[in-house]
Amino acid sequence: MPVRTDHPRHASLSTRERLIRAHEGGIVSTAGLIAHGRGEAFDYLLGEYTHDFAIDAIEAMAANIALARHPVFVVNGNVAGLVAEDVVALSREAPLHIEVNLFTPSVMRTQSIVELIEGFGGTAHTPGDGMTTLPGVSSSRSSISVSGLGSADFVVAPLQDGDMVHALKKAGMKTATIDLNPLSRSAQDADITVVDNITRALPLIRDAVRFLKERTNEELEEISRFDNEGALQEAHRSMTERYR
Ligand code: PTJ
Repeated sequence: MPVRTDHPRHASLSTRERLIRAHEGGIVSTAGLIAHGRGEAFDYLLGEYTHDFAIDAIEAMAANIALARHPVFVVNGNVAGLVAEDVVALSREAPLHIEVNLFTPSVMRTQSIVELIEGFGGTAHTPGDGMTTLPGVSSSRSSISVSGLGSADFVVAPLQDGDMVHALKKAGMKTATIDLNPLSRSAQDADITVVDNITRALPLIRDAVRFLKERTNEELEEISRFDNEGALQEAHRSMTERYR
């Protein structure tokens, strides 16, 4: 359904349409549509803009990507449906590995997401490339690729259910997530949480990575340090104060 450009909720409704089309195209799971609704509710409470605490997290994430030996960005159905092109652009800027890993496993959907990424000029790891196991995650999601997630030292895993970030951390990797819900388990477990809509955050992360290229490793180390608990408290406060 085309959304009128003068509709007051144009941005939000067009994003919904994009996700529905991606669901019909076999990229987004049915549960992914529900997950998006939860994200929308938190975005509404945030005022649907990028706050300073998210900008700080974006800078820390970008510095960690720049410093990492093998940074990996995890793509699921919702991430692919919303920002596949931006993820590919970021992977070119960094460089950054992309791995497809799905909560609701499906060979067909994995293949469709890989093709979507390739259509934008990127490449993606899947366990099919050579498989190892990530202990502590349910279902076949514990199958990860040796050359992607299996070799990672810094992982960006956005829009996740609870166990992925937890398992990555237990395996010794530094982790970041993007999640509109500051109370979620992923948001709490990650070293860096960008509490923002992934559609707004991704272009800003790419800009930050580009901007930080000129910095020395010492400067990057300084920027990479982040008080995640403090940032989550800020996000929570901004949601509650807005509606007092
Ligand atoms: O494609 P699959 O099979 O891997 O499934 C992906 C989903 C998203 C269905 C799966 O990972 C899942 O069930 O996730 P949850 O437990 O619903 O958590 C998703 C988190 O992402 C929630 O905390 C939402 O608030 C948040 N979220 C949803 N949309 C956005 C978002 N955060 C940032 N930007 C969004 N657009």
